[in-house]
Amino acid sequence: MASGSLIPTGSLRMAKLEDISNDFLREEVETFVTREDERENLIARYTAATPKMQAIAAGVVSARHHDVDAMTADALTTGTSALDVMDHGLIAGMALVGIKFRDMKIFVPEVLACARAMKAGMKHIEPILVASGIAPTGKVIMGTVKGDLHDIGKNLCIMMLRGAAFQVIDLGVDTSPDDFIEAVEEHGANIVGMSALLTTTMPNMAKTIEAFIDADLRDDVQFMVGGAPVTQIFADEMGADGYGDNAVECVDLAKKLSDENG
Ligand code: B12
Repeated sequence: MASGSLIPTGSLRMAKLEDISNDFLREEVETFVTREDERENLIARYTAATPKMQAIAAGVVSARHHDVDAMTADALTTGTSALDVMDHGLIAGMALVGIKFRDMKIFVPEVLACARAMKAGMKHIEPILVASGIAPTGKVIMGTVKGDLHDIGKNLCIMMLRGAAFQVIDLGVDTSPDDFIEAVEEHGANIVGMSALLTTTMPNMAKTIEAFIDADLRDDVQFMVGGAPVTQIFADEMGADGYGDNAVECVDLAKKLSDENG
């Protein structure tokens, strides 16, 4: 792999920031993406995408949901596959949104507006993917634990997981250990994601894991946990299989756990 912002494109020369043809995306990457590996990754993604896909990604990043709706519909009717629009347009846009959010360049209202734009595109994509029977990356049960009504972060994680082709069963908020167990048994999922925003409800994550042990189901599932007060240390102590600090990490973690499941 080359150093600096150079990356192989499959052609003879390497892609650079200035090769991103969409002005808005190029400026966004230049301004907001400081980590070298992430910058390289986004340059690779955007230079590999057609101008139409870059425009969709830019529409998601700038939260123009009407435009994303129209551009997605147009791309699908003019021959771009649903997977391409999803990967090179919608998810490519959300990847940048996730980084900006994690680095506190944007905040919850902006993320929700971007999520709305992504949703406007996904509404055209989902029926096509469902009809074509494309295998989901994995199945994840997600819920905010018992006693806790905070769901903004969980919903962001779910949106990003779905964007990464996971099938997600959303149990909502105030989810009891029994609700998690029933959902695992009903849907045959082997990843459970728990969210908690209150120090008083964090122990309910451990209680949920204990309930799985009591039901002799602990070996069938892997637990990932997150939420503002949750830490890696707390996750280790309660016996969770992984902790994620944000929605981008949640997706990485789910992929890792899914790979471990085989
Ligand atoms: C919005 C909010 C509310 C809203 C919730 C609306 C909703 N639909 O969610 C309302 C007004 C209902 C609310 C109520 C209460 N709240 Co409140 N709330 C907040 C606030 C301002 C923002 C939370 C938020 O959405 N953050 C943004 C999201 C995107 O971040 P996030 O949830 O952390 O999620 C990210 C990561 O943590 C991670 N993640 C999240 N889940 C998961 C799961 C997995 C598996 C993984 C891998 C990653 C992951 O990815 C997410 C995206 O990047 C926080 C303050 C703060 N700054 O955190 C207080 C806060 C959490 N609330 C607090 C309190 C005290 C309450 C109340 C008890 C207030 C009251 N007296 O009634 C009630 C409790 C109600 C209940 N039973 O749950 C306290 C908690 C204090 C504590 N230490 O426990 C906080 C910290 C405010 C404060 N400083 O005092 N609240």
